[in-house]
Amino acid sequence: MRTVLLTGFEPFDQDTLNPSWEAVKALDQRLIKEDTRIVSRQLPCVFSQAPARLRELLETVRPDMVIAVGLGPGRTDIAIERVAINLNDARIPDNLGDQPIDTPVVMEGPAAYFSTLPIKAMVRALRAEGIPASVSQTAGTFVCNQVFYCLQHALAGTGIRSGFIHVPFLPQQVALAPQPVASMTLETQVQGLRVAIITALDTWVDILDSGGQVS
Ligand code: PCA
Repeated sequence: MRTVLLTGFEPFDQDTLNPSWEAVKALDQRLIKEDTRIVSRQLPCVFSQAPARLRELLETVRPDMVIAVGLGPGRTDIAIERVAINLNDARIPDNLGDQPIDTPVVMEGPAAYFSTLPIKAMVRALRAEGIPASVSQTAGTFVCNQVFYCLQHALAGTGIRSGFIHVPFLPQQVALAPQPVASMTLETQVQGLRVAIITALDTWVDILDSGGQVS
C-alpha cells in the first residue's frame, strides 16, 4: 500500500474556514487506484510552527508522495505551483502575530526549489475534466511558500515526489465581498485534487505543454 500525504491549512486572516483544509479533509483515508491511501493532516498558519509540524508528519506518515495545499486568496483556478523560494515576506501577520519581512526560509539554503510533481500533466488532466487549472510561477512569500520550500528541502534527493497546490476561495467566503472575487465550490476543489493526485501518481515524465499560462 502506498501513501499520499495531503496537507491543508487552518483558517487565517480572520477567516473561519480554509478551503484547503476542507478539501483535503474530504479525501482523508480515501483509497486511490486501489493501492494508494490518502492521509490528510492540518498545518498551522504559523511561521514558527508549520515547518516542524511538516517534518514530524513526514517522519510519522512516511509518505510515498506529498502534496501540500493552501488557499490562494483571489486565485481564479486550481494553481499547480512550480517553484518555492527561500524567502519569507509576509503581507499580513500569521496566526501568532508574527510577520517576517525579507528573511530566509532556510538559512544558507538554495534560492529556490522546483516542484517534483508533473505540473503540466496535472494542469492538462484537470482541464480535461472541466476544472479550471494552470501552472503558477509563484506560491507567494507567506506560510504556503515557506511550507512548500521546507517540503522540497526535506525531500530533496529522496526520490519522494512533492509539490504544492493553491486553491481559490469557496463561494460562501466571497458572497458578501464588495467587489467580485473568484471562487470555486468545495466539490470541484475535491474532484480537482483527486484528479491531480491520480495524474501525479501515473505520470513519471512531465509533458511539454504551455500549461495554461497567461503571462
Ligand atoms: N494560504 C496562505 C497560508 C495558509 C493558506 O492556506 C498562503 O498562501 O501563504
